[in-house]
Amino acid sequence: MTTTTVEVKRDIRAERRAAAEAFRRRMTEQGTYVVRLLSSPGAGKTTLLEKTTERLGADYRVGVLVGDVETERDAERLAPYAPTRQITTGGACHLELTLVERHLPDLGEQRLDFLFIEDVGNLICPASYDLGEHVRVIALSTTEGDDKPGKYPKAFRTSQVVVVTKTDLLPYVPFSVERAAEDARLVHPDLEVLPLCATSGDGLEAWYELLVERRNATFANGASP
Ligand SMILES: Nc1nc2c(ncn2[C@@H]2O[C@H](COP(=O)(O)OP(=O)(O)OP(=O)(O)O)[C@@H](O)[C@H]2O)c(=O)[nH]1
Ligand SMILES: [Mg+2]
Repeated sequence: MTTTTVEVKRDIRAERRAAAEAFRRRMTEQGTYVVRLLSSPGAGKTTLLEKTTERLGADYRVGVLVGDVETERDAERLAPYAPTRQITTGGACHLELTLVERHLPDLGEQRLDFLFIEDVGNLICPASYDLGEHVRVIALSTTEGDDKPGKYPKAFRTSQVVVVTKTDLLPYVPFSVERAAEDARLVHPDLEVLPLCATSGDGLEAWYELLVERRNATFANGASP
């Protein structure tokens, strides 16, 4: 048997970065602000998106792409509030831009004001992939422990906002929002930290304002929504 060695000189990571930049530019030009949520499994991403799409859907055209390894469960939960497409990865631990681009048209032909992308629940792999989002939001729930930013630094370093979820459970769990914020800012000093509770509604107004302000700021910088 003869063996042939093929030298591959393409820089795949550079190609991925360029594709993500091109997607982000396309979304900016068409006025779609892309918000990506990542977290460990069960931190409350879908619950927060249920509330967010219901609320912002009153004033904006919103849509959701939601990634999971299996099942359509999250899409079924979100469908009453916004056009939603489940992306099942069949085993992969993160979404990729090619999947986002393939399934975005499934949300309909109209241009969205907000596209939400819920990544597969995982604090490690998704951090290495740029999906062309404008803002990356990491959800850290009070049941996970306030030491997680330092243990999973890449997810926090590559995000711009941390939402501390399930604050209704603070009286019952050993979690300090201040300690989590301090730990997160050690890996990313500019991180915005926002405690909230999707079930009681505490902190949600500040969350909606943050999204609208960030969207406005993006389109004030030259793009036409
Ligand atoms: N007590 C409390 N429970 C919450 C809150 N938000 C979500 N939950 C519960 O936490 C569990 C997980 O919530 P999901 O919204 O499914 O979490 P997720 O991050 O989308 O989960 P995956 O998609 O599987 O990674 C559910 O049982 C929710 O009802 C909250 O603010 N307080
Ligand atoms: Mg979910």
